[in-house]
Amino acid sequence: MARRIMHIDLDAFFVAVEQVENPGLKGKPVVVGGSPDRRGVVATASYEARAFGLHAGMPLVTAGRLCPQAIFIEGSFPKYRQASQGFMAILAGFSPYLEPMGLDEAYLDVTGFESIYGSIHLMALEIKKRIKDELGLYASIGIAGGKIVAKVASDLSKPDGLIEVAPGNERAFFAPLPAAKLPGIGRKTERVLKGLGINTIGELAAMPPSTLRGYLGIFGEALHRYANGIDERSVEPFPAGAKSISRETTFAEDIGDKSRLKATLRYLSERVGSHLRQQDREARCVTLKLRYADFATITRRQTLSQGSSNDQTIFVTGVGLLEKALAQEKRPVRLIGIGVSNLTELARQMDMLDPSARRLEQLNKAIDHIRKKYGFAAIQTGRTLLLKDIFPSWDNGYTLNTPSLSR
Ligand code: DCP
Ligand code: CA
Ligand code: CA
Repeated sequence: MARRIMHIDLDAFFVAVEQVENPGLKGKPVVVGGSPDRRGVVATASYEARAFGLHAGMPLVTAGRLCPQAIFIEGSFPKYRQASQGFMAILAGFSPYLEPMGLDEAYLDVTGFESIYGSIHLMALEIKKRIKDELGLYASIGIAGGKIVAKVASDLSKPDGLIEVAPGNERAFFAPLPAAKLPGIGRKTERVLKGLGINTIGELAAMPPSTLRGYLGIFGEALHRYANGIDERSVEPFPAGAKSISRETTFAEDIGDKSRLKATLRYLSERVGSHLRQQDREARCVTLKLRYADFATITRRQTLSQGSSNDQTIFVTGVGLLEKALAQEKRPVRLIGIGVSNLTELARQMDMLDPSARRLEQLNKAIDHIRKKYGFAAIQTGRTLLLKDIFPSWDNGYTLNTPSLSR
């Protein structure tokens, strides 16, 4: 049976939630993110405000200049989280194959569900209606044989839209669209493609994969498949919440040198942070684990004053624990590990209002993005460079001695 994947994304999410609470805001240019005299950026703008050129990520100052009549709202994350939970609960009632992607969007595998709803199209209309009736929000839905086409379809259908790409029509649907519509193509890739004379997804699809690989690395090959509407990625239901995330490694020979221990800790912290962010979660507790030559094992933990998914926070906390442990016990170390626990859903958008937290997060995001494309080892922080002496590196990171943990 041909796969049918749905991508559902709420329209102008933060603003829409504010409009439910305060119907006077409906139909007006509204911005969530803070007042225009504050440092900070637009989290989202209503479609009325977008008509003035406002968009997410734009400095509030610029937004205020372009659209002074807009209503600027601070925003409140708990409200959005609650709306998000209501949204996901509705979707979960339609199919157990639900993969939430952040707060306001999700993939649903609806293969075979036409027998229940008459057609997948009718099922999508029913989902939109439930979201409207029960939450007062508008959803846009794309339906196709794979994730990427479904996502682009929902995006293209906005606002309050529904686009179904018939089975086998993915490639034809993509062909006339601008290449920049493909998720993952940023300004830089777009420039590279323009240089190759590629403007549309169709032109991208017609390029030999080897050429794309030459210019864009492995990402080029994935891009070629996507452009041809080929996307075998399955809908992965949210792993019902691991309680903790940890990475550890055993050294080939025991290590007493503090800087090498820190370098390893840095690497393991980045692994943990990257996994946390991938799950859109934050941790409140950091645990350091050390094992000595005689297999004596100690753990030291510290609670953070607020949740975090930053590599730097995890690392700095871990180093503090390491310093204390080394002061007490000077023996060389056989195994070192770092873990986080007390996990909660990421309150990312609220952090965005604090410029320094936002910069740190943007940095982490950029690193995640590059590593996703080019492998974990593509970016080395100053500290992990030392690791070259300890571990042989491979394409997707260092080979740790606990292979199942090496991701
Ligand atoms: N968000 C944010 N900062 C960004 C992008 C988004 O805080 N740079 C928040 C606010 C958005 C929510 O995430 O309301 C969802 O993001 P979307 O990209 O789905 O954008 P919207 O839902 O606002 O608009 P639409 O999906 O209709 O384009
Ligand atoms: Ca949205
Ligand atoms: Ca979204």
